[in-house]
Amino acid sequence: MLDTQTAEKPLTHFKSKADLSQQSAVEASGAWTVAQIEALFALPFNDLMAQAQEIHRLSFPEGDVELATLLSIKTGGCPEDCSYCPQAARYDTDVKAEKLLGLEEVLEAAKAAKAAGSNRFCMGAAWREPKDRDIEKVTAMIKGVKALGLETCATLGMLEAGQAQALQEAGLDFYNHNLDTSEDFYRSVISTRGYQDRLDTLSNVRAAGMSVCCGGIVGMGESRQQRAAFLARLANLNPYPESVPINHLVPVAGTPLADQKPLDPIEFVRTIAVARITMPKARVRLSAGRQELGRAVQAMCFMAGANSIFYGEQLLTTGNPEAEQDRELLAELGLKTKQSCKTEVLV
Ligand code: SAM
Ligand code: DTB
Ligand code: SF4
Repeated sequence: MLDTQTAEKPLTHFKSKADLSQQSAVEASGAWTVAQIEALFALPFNDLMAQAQEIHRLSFPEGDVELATLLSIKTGGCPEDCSYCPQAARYDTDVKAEKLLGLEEVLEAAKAAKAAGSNRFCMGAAWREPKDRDIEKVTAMIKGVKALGLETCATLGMLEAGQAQALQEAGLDFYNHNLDTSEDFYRSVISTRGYQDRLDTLSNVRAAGMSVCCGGIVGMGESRQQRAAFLARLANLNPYPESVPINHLVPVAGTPLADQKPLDPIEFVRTIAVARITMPKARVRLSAGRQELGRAVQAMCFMAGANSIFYGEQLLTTGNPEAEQDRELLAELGLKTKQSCKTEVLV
């Protein structure tokens, strides 16, 4: 089982760098309570943003933004019932089930991602869990992508310990597996696998020596308290994930969440700021739903501490801003992109 920190952490309001280093010392031993995280959410917006900026600047003095490109290597036909997901076979969506892509097709996409300036290439499969013969095929893809000089990430569903080991040995840097939401809200979103299954996979990924990419989705109808509980679970993983993707639900016709109203954009920015404060050194990634956020809200998210985006016009099955549009936005904000593919490891 994955460790979670147990001691309580006092909630502090940072005034200076000295306070911040004190806070880091507390962080080394303490756990965030849901009440502390709710208190952060409840701060006056400018105070929350100032705290998040201060921590962000101390943790990432270069202030760069990481670019990660996604490729769906196995689309649709998934047996799970995740209420948000257009790839679940049981929902009548426009997504058609396809076979696993071939090695050459994957490497072509990775080369294009690299040429466009991406740092990381993430391969996603609509599986509950991979079979061992799938792992063999994916390890060939990982080796090929790695040889191009890209950081590698995969998201293939639940993993057994031996499968995680095989992926690590092939050169996989990151494994993405999301907690998605708080444990209590999770039950109303997914019934075909439990929260503990997800924690067990994360534990197998860590034990194999890979970096963890773990976040979730907001805007599924959860309460602020549930968003706080979700961030507490992430921040109390020991260590917390190196990458934290925060997705805004993309409501897709045919899924049970198709008619879900979007979260207030200011609440979304607050969520990013709280993720930054509670996980100071993680790459907080603005993930699904960026098309709907618009430039001004994205700019506020970067101020709040987001420093990674999915880059390229397609996520897995839904759209993402054009690469050109993203380059313009980053240039207009004076944000540099992460240059090397040096992997940040927190363990
Ligand atoms: N099948 C694997 C799994 O579930 O772990 C990997 C792929 S799955 C599509 C990866 C993540 O995408 C999910 O955990 C969820 O957080 C996110 N996601 C899926 N559909 C989404 C949607 N409609 N809006 C926002 N995020 C979504
Ligand atoms: C994550 O947290 N978000 C990405 C990635 N991990 C694999 C996926 C977003 C998927 C959005 C819906 C779609 O395009 O199918
Ligand atoms: Fe399947 Fe992953 Fe979609 Fe859930 S999120 S239905 S496991 S592809």
